[in-house]
Amino acid sequence: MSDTTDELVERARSLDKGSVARLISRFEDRRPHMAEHRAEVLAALDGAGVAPTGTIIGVTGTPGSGKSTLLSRLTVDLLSDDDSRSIAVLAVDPSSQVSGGALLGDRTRMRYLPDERRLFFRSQASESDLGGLGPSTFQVCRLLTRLFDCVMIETVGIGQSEADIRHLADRVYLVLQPLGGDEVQFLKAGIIEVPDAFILNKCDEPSSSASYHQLRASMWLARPFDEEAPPIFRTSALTGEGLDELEADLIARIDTIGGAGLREREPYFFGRWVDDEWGRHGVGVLRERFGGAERFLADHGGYETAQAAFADEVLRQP
Ligand SMILES: Nc1nc2c(ncn2[C@@H]2O[C@H](COP(=O)(O)OP(=O)(O)O)[C@@H](O)[C@H]2O)c(=O)[nH]1
Ligand SMILES: [Mg+2]
Repeated sequence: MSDTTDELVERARSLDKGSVARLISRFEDRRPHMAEHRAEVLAALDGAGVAPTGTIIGVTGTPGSGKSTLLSRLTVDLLSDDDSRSIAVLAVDPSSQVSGGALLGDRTRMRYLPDERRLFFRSQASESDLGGLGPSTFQVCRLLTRLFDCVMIETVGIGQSEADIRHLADRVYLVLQPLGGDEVQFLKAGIIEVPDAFILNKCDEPSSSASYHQLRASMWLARPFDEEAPPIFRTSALTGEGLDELEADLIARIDTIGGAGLREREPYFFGRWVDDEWGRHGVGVLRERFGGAERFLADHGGYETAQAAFADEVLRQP
């Protein structure tokens, strides 16, 4: 087993697509005994001196705002900008179980260069119909940030599930489209608090200029205490307008931040995992018997060991 893991890890490090996909499957698999296999993969990567240094970029927004179209252009541009750069795209799509999502995935993938190892695309089902991250998105990021310079997560954001991407990504972009006169919605949506930067896409549409000014105004209302308003990039994924500025912003992040924070995010996602698997009972056990996720992780020497230990505890005393 450990020989084949080493070989698989070695091939994944050279970004062989099949090997990356097989490793991802280990990180998506929620059966308890898989924690051990994940630990093995991470140990092999640690042994080779590979740290999770990839920058995690969140691209969120309502369906139809143009996230996938934008990403297919941005990724290709970012790859041609630097021929040592590598990017993984993780599309977390609530509809990806049904054919609509699969078709969209296929259409998106077609724009990607199929033999380009530096670009990897993966589609994941979302937790709920409302969007948000999938139960194993964090796990997969632990792997992908060790293999790629940048992990871009496309996620549908409609409200409450927004917090997850905030916790996971180093930088979050919210993609909006011109709303044709109903810009109060920018405020009502409540999601104006989440992103580090805004992308007003479809600026080729006539109503986009009015939308831009209203969005600017909403921003001051929603975030009156911010020292400076977050940037708003105006783009058209169709014509390519405005992509240069957005790409410069992305490149600045990819080249300077990333990875360091993933360990700090473990307690949040450990808590989420407990909630996903055991619901309120599990969350109660974690808090009352063990003093919370942070403490539990610290007492159990690593995420995988902690998962196995917690599963044992809950199963022993249901
Ligand atoms: N006019 C215009 N249409 C766009 C633009 N970007 C995307 N679209 C279209 O908007 C629709 C939804 O795009 P998609 O990328 O699937 O949105 P997603 O659901 O946010 O991933 C598609 O028909 C795209 O062709 C843009 O910049 N301008
Ligand atoms: Mg999409």
